[in-house]
Amino acid sequence: MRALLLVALASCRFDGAGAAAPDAATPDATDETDAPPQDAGTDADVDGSIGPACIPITAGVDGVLEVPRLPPPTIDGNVADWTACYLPLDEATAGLVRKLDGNAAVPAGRFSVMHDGTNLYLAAVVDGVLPLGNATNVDIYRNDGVVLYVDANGQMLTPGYDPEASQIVVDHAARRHLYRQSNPIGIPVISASVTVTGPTYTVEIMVTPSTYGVAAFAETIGFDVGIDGGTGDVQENEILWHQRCNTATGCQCPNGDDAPYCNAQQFGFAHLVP
Ligand SMILES: [Ca+2]
Ligand SMILES: [Ca+2]
Repeated sequence: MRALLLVALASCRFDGAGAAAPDAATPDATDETDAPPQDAGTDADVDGSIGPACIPITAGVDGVLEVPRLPPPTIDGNVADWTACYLPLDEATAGLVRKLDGNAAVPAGRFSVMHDGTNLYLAAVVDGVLPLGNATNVDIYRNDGVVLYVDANGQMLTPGYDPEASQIVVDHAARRHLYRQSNPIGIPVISASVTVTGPTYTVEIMVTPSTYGVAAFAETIGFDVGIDGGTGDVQENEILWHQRCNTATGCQCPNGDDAPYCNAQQFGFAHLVP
């Protein structure tokens, strides 16, 4: 019941985009949808079928999430209003583990995704590794944070990033930056909020089609989620939900590296269920 404890104990909140001050967290005993996975790492979790009342986000197709259409949550860093299930994201379940410092401990967490017919929403609850880091601006990828990868038209035809693809980092302090093919682009137009207690933080993000310069998301978009670990001085690791292809299967990065941050072809997909 880590989420409930987290909500109850949250000592700091960082709101983004003028979000209204949320109510004090009061776990609702009748609402089971905010329950975290009871046994992270089991097949049931990977299938998205955990949580008796939550709505699964997978349908058994590897690398494609079935993203339910639901009423929009409030972006306040409190995930009690999420009804979609979570997937675990840790070293055991990750599609890609990047250990840039092989000695550093790796964060772990879980994420959920939904849409409302127009916008896309991501929630993540992460057990970070202290220190969480206080790098700023283009260097926030060196902090503990969550990474959202999207290609808004779902077509990743050439190695690298198309104009409608980006990597958005939201760190534990709700700092945010947008990158494309490893190049820092600027502050993304998103709404994001984070609550943090010690090394544990909860992130809610809303992105819109305009975040990617398009009129609407395609029904199937390129999609991936990462959890960054770092000290603020260095990025230590990143674990990613999915890596669709790699050098061995013909899609390495233009810079010779092998990860979604430098080639959107390595993203998975999200099917935004109409
Ligand atoms: Ca919320
Ligand atoms: Ca594209």
